Amino acid sequence: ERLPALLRLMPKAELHIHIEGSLEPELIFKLAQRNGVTLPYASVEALRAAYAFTDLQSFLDIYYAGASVLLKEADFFEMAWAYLERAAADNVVHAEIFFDPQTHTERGVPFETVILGLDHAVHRAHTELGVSARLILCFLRHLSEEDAFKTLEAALPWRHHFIGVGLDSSEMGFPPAKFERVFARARELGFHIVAHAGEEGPPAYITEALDLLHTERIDHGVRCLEDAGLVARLAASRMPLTVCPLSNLKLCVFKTLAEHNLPALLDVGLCAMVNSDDPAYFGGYLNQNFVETFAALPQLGARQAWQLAANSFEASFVSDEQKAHWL
Ligand code: ES4
Ligand code: ZN
Repeated sequence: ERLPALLRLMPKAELHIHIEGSLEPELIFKLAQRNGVTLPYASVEALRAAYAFTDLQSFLDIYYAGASVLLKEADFFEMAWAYLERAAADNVVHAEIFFDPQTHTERGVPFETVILGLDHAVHRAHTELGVSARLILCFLRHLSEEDAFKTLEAALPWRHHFIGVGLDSSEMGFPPAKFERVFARARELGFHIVAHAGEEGPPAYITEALDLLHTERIDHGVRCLEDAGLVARLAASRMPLTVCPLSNLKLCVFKTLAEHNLPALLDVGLCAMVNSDDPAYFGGYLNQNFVETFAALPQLGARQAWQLAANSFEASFVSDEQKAHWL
C-alpha cells in the first residue's frame, strides 16, 4: 500500500517525546542490573504485562518506577541514543525532546549527570545520524512551585544545553496557574515555553496555559474541541497542538483510535501534528503512531499526511531559514 509508505518515508519533526518514556523494558533491566537497582518486577515480560493503563496516573506510577534505574551519565546517554536511532529510522529529521530532571534529582542524581548524558547523545545524533535534536526541561506539576524554582536555578549553569521549559505529569488538580511565576522567570531568561494541557484536563487549563504561562505550543490539547471560542483562538494564532494518538489510546483519552479527534482538529484548521509521547510504554515510535492512526481513520489521506508533517516543522523551534529549507 502507498499511504503507509508515504507516512514512513516522509521527513518529519517530533515535538512531543519524553526521553524517560523511550526507556524500553530490556534497557530498564540492563541498567537495573548494571546499577544494582532492585525492580518490583521479576522479568521484562512481567514489566511489560504491567503496561495496562486506565488513565494518566496509572501510567505515571510505572513510568517513574522505570526511570529509577537511571543513575549515571552513561545511562542517560544510552537511553537518548537509542531513541535517536529509532527516530532516524522513522525519518525524523528534527526532535525536541522533553526530560524530567526532578525525577532524577529527587533520587540524588545530580542535574549535571542528566544533562551531560542527554547532551552527548544529541551531539552524536547530529554528526552520526544527521538528526538535529534539542532538549526541553519539564517541571513536574504534582510537585511544588518552590521545587520547580529550585530546579530552574540548578539548571542555569547548563542553560545553553536546553532551549525551553515545559510542564508535565498529573494534570487534574494541578492547573497551569500554579506555575505562573516560574514560567515568567523562564521567559525572562529567554526560554521557549510549552505545557501539557487538555489531555485529561478541561479546556480551561489550555486557556490558562496560554494566558498565564504564555505557551508557544500546547502539548496534547485534544480537549480544546469542547470550547468553540478556544478553538477559534487556537486556529487564528496557529497555536500548535502536539497530539499523541497512541498515548491517547493507551491512557483511555479516546476509547479507540477510530474515535480520535485528529481529523476534526485538522478540519477546523488547527496546527496539529503527530507525536509518540512515551513510545516504549504506548506501543510504538513515530511511524507506528502515523500508520495505526491513518489505518483507523479513513478520513486521513495523503493530503493530511503532508499537512501533519508541514505542521511539525512550522511548530518547531528552529530558525526561519531552517524551516524554509524543510517546508
Ligand atoms: C506524560 Cl502522557 C504524559 N502526560 C503528562 N505527563 C507525562 N510525562 C510523561 N508522559
Ligand atoms: Zn507528554
